[in-house]
Amino acid sequence: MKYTAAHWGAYRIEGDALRPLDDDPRPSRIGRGWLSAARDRNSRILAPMVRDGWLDGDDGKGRGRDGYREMTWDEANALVAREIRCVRKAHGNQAIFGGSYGWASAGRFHHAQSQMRRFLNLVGGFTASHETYSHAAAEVLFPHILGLSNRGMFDAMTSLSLVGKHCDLLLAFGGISERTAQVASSGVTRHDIGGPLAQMQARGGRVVNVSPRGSDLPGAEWLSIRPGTDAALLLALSHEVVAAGRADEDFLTTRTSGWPAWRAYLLGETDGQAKSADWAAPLCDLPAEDIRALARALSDSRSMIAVNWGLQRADHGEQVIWAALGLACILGQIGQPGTGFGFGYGSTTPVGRPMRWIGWPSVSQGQNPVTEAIPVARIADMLLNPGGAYRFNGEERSYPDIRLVYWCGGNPFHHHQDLIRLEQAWIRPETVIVQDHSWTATARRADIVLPATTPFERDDLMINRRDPSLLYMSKMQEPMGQARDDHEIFRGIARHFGVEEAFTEGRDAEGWLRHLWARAQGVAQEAGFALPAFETFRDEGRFDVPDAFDETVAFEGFVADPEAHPLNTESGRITLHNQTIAGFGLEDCPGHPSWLMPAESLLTAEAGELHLISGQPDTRLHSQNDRGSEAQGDKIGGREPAALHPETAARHGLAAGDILRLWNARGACLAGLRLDPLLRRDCVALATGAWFDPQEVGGDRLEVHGNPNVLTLDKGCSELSQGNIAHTALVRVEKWTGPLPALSVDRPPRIAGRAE
Ligand SMILES: Nc1nc2c(c(=O)[nH]1)N[C@H]1C(S)=C(S)[C@@H](COP(=O)(O)OP(=O)(O)OC[C@H]3O[C@@H](n4cnc5c(=O)[nH]c(N)nc54)[C@H](O)[C@@H]3O)O[C@H]1N2
Ligand SMILES: Nc1nc2c(c(=O)[nH]1)N[C@H]1C(S)=C(S)[C@@H](COP(=O)(O)OP(=O)(O)OC[C@H]3O[C@@H](n4cnc5c(=O)[nH]c(N)nc54)[C@H](O)[C@@H]3O)O[C@H]1N2
Ligand SMILES: [Mo]
Repeated sequence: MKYTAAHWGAYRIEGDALRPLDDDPRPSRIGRGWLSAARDRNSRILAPMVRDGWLDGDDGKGRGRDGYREMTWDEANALVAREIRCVRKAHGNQAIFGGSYGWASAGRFHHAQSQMRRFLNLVGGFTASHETYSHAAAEVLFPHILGLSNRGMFDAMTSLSLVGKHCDLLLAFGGISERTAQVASSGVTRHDIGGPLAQMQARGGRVVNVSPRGSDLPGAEWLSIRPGTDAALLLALSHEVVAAGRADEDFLTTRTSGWPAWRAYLLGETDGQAKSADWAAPLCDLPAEDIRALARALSDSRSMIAVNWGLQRADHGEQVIWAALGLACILGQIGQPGTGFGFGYGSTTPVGRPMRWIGWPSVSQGQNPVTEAIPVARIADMLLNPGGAYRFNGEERSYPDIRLVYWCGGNPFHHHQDLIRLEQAWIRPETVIVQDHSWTATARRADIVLPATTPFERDDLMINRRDPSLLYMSKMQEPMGQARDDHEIFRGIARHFGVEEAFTEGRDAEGWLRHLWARAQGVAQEAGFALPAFETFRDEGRFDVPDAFDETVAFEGFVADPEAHPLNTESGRITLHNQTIAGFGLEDCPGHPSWLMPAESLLTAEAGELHLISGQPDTRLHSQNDRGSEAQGDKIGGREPAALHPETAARHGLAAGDILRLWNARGACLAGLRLDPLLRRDCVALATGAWFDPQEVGGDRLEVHGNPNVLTLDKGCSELSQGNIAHTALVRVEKWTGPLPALSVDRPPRIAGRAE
C-alpha cells in the first residue's frame, strides 16, 4: 500500500488520487485542495530564478515588483555560495538571518528548516529565531510559573478523554474547535476531537464556550465575551470564589507561591479596585450576575478551565493564561482526572489526545556557532533597527545587523503582522534567498528563488511523537519543472564550500531514510516493541504503535506530593506571584496575573471601529493550498470571505456576497462578505492565509485579496515574551463600490523569455 502525509492528514495513494485513511473518523477538508494546489503550474516555481533589479544593484527596492530570469542549477548554486561568502567575509555569520520560521511540510527527512540549519551550521552559522508564532507568550511564561517546557505544553496536558469522563463544567476560552484540530505538525492520521465533549454533555455536564464566536464550539453554551477582556473575566471569577470563602486554601498554601500578593490584588488591597464581577461586567460585556453564577458553579463542580492558543496571541497575552491557571489553583482541582487547567485543546489535533510519547529520531542540525537569536515575531523590528535595543525575558539585548536573509519552508509575508511595515523592512538586507515550491508572497520578494519539491515528488517518513501511526510516504509524481528536494539543493551549495560530504555524511536520500529507520528501530526496541525491516515498511506503508494510547493527568505527581515532585519554578510550586518576573520591573508584565488595557480594544474604540479576529483558515494550512480547489471554492468574487453579524452588515449597508473594504491606519484590504449570526456584532472575522496581493489602486495601496495581516499590529505581547499580537486589532469596514481589481497572485511574476 502506498501512502503520503501532510500536517492536515494522511492519505492512501490510489493511482492518481488521494484517499483519506479508512480509520480517520473525520478527514480534514484541507486535504481536498492539496493535489490541485501542488499541480498548479501558475503557482509552482519551475526553475531557479534571479531578480532583475538585484542584478542591477537596486538595493532591494524592486522586491515584490520586479521580474525574474531563469538560471541553471549550477549558476544558482554558485550565486548563492558567492553571496553567503561575501556577507560572511564582510560582516560575519551573524549577518545571515536563518530564522526561517514556518511550517514547511510533514515528513521526517525532507524537513526544510532542518536541512537549511544543517547546511548553514556547516558554513559558520546564522542568526536564529526562538519561540513560535503559535504560542510565544506561553513558551516564555510557563517555564517561570509552571516549570513547563514547550514540549510539556503537548505532553503534559490532561487528556480530553478524562475531561469527557470526569468533568462537570468545562469553561473553554476561545472554544475547542474542529477547524483548528484538523492540523498537527509533522502529520496526523486520525481526527477525533469532538467525542469527549459529547460524552461530557451526555452525562449532563456543561460545556461553555467563552468566545466572540459561537462557532468556536458548536453545541455548547455561548458566553459572548468582548475580545481581549478574558483576563478581566478570569480575575473576576477568581475574586468571586475567594470573596465567597470558597477558595481552596490548602491547595493555594501548599502547591503555589505568591498567593498572598495575588489575593491582595484580587481583593483591591493593592490598587483600591476589587476585581469583582461588577468591575469586570462592563469590561467583558457580560452581566455581573452571570459572572457570579458561573463562579458559584465552578466551585460547586468538577471543573476545567481551558484556554486555546489564540488568546495569548494578543497584547499582554501572558495575563490570560496566567489568570486562567490562577483561577484553577483557587478551585484546587489541578492534578485530578479531567479537571484543573488546560492549554491548547483543539488548537491542534494532538493536544489532550491520550498518547504514549515516543522520541523518534530526526536529522541532526549540527551546532550553530553563532549565538545571536531574536524572538521570532521581532523580524521587522530587527531589519529596521540594526543595533536597536529591546528587552526579552529579563535580558537587555540589541538587534543584529542582517545583510542576508535565507528563508526555507516558511512564509513571513503570510505569517507576520503589519505586512506593509514588513515590506519596508524587507528592503534593508542586501540579499534575500527563498526556497519554496510555490510563488508565495515571500518568494516574490526574494532576489534568488530556488524551487523545492512537494511531498508528492519524493519518498519520506511520517514518524512523529504526536501520532500513533508511522507511514512510509511514497513518491507519487516526478518533480515539477526543475524542482529539487531541499536536501539536494543544499548539497549542491555545500559542494562550493567543500562541506558536501559533511552535509550528506555520504548518504543519498534513500540512504538517509534507511538510516533514520534504523535509528527508529532502536528507539522502538527500547520502548518494548519491534519495527519491521525497512523494505517491509516501505512495501506495507504503515505501522501502528502498539498500546499507543496512554491517558495523562497534568501535574498529577506534583499535586500528590509537591515535596517529592517539585516543579521546575523559582519556588518549586506554581507561582501566582513570581519574584523573578516582578524583578524584571516590566510595566506590561507585572509579577502576578493582572488586567492591562490592550494597545487596541473595543473599550477604547471610536464609533464605527470593529475588532478583527484573524484566526486560522478552515480550508487550508495558513497560506498553503490557497491556490487549491478547496480554498478557491470558498472565496467570494475571488476574495477571502470576511464574516459579519447580519445586523452589523445591514448597518453598513452590506449584503451577503458584497465586496467590502477593511481598513485602519496600517493598511486596507478587500474581502467578500459572509454573514454569521454566531459572531459578536462588534467584530469582523477574516481568516489568515489569502496570498498577499497589495496593489496601487486609485493612488492608494490596497491588498486586493483579503489578507488580514495588512491590518494587524506589529508589537510584542510584552517585554517579557515579545510574542505576536495578531488577535489585537481594530478595523473599519465599508462597501467596495469601485471596479474590482484583478488578482496578480494567480500567475507567476514576470519571467524573462516566458509569455505573460
Ligand atoms: N493575523 C494572523 N497572523 C498569523 C496567525 C494568526 O492567528 N493571525 N497565526 C500565526 C501562526 S500561529 C503561525 S504558526 C504562522 C504560520 O506561518 P507559516 O508557517 O509561515 O505559514 P505557511 O503558509 O504554512 O508557510 C509554510 C511555507 O512552506 C512552504 N513549503 C511547504 N513544504 C515545503 C518544502 O518541502 N520545502 C520548502 N522549501 N518549502 C515548503 C509552503 O509553500 C509555504 O510557503 O502564521 C502566523 N500568522
Ligand atoms: N484549519 C487549520 N487549522 C489550523 C491551522 C490552520 O492554518 N488551518 N493552523 C494551526 C496552527 S499553526 C496553530 S498555532 C493553531 C492555532 O489555534 P488557535 O489559536 O486555537 O486558533 P485561532 O483560529 O487563532 O483562534 C481560535 C479562536 O479564538 C477566538 N478568539 C480570538 N480572540 C479572542 C479573545 O480575545 N477572547 C476569546 N475568548 N476568544 C478569542 C476566535 O474566535 C478564534 O476563532 O491552529 C492550527 N490549526
Ligand atoms: Mo501556529
